[in-house]
Amino acid sequence: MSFVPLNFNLLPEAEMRIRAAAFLEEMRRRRTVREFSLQPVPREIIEQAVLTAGTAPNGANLQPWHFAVVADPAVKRRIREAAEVEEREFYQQKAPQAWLDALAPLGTDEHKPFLEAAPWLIAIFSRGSFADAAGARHQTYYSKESTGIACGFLIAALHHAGLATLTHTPSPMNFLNEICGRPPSEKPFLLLVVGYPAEGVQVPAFAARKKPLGEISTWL
Ligand code: IYR
Repeated sequence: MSFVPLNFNLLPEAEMRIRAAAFLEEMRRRRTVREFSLQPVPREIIEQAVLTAGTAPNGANLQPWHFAVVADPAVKRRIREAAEVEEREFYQQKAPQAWLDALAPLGTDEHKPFLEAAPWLIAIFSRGSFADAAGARHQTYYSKESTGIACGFLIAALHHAGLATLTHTPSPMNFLNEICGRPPSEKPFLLLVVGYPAEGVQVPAFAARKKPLGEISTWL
């Protein structure tokens, strides 16, 4: 077992306060957008954000995730077409009225033009098991929790870099396995749409209202 010293950045308390407040402010500026500009985004920015996601804490450091990063317009088109099939069924048949009522203030529907407009789509998969170099299969641990944390890192990294994202969840989204060429041991977890917001885009006012500390926490 090999251990190395922790490279911990111990900060003065005054600086911690400044950084904590500044980060909160930056994250409060993050808004989900549903209309994207056609403007391209350099691949290096996306690579850095995916590497940041890959630093997330995870079960037994098995890093049970995979990021399928899509820029090819033909692949984006296939993803849009498949997603819209599922979404049409969701909005027209499957969704209970209460769910549709909850979504109404967001103004979403089965049309997903952003899946072609945005320069990058990142399909994130959670790996329930993996094959080692010899071909033997091993299970992973806490794969969904780990992948969820990695997605949080990814969204924060992209926002920090100056990009907008949309967490899109067509359901079911098994079509992503076929289109992205991923094995059945990897479950599609989230489809992240990445780019610049469309010029003049508006976002729902109510969604900026976040619950206060007293509502989201108890202190014992
Ligand atoms: N997946 C659908 C519906 C949807 C569901 C929730 I919960 C949202 O917060 C937003 C949308 C869609 O993407 O339109």
